[in-house]
Amino acid sequence: MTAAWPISRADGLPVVMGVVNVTPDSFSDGGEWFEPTAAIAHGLELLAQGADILDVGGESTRPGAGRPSVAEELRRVLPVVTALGAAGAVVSIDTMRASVAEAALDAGASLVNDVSGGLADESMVEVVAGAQVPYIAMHWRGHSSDMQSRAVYGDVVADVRSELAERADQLVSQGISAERLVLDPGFGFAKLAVHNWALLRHLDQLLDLGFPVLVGASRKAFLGRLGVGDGEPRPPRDRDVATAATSSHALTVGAWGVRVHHVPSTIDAMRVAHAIKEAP
Ligand code: PMM
Repeated sequence: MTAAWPISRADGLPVVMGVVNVTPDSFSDGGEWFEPTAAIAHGLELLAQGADILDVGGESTRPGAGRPSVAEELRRVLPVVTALGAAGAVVSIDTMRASVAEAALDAGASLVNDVSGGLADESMVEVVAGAQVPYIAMHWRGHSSDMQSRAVYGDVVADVRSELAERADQLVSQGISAERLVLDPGFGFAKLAVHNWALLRHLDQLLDLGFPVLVGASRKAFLGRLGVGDGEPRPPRDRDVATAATSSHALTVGAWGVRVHHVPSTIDAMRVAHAIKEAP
């Protein structure tokens, strides 16, 4: 399916991408939507709550995670992509694998969300360029199994900015349309809490690159550690208010979209930020 591009909302809020993880082990909602029927019902619920895009993924990228086989990833995502696409949803496929992206596009997805920005699978660019679909390229320094060892920066904002700019240049030179490219700083991917906060604070410097920016901070660990001192972080499901605050910030600085697990709280918070921004 080809989605109208750029996607935007009639109410002026950033695009809301609802997360549909068809995985047994995602940090944020591990296992909850692992059965296709549950994942489909969840996607439809996110849609009814106001999501503009449903982001279907079959590989957990939490720190330390191992990878499913290609066959297993396809088995997880294809029925869900097919059903949600048939229901009229704009579906993005969250994968690092070109073969999974290609099969999902055939099954009804209309965007590719690649947390590796094309670095994990050299065939990805060809698939996306050939299909002429929007592509979300995230800042990435390597697979989740050992990515936190790569959370080493001189100046995290300058480093992520230049690595993303270089990635965008390469993707475009390899045939990805600059008009359909979205960049994402990759919160929590080879990033410590201090790096995530700096990237949120200076999102404007990523927006300066001239591409739409997606913010995917939803339920991530750095939000759960706020206010608990040395105590246990709040569990992922108790991080939606904190996530909504990041969505509100994303709107204020002019991000294109937010990728979230709990859609109503994010829309509510962004409506407040929007009303403030529009006030005379
Ligand atoms: N984070 C996760 C998965 N996919 N995609 C993009 N573009 N940006 C992200 O920050 C991102 C992503 C990991 O979170 P999850 O386990 O809640 O899906």
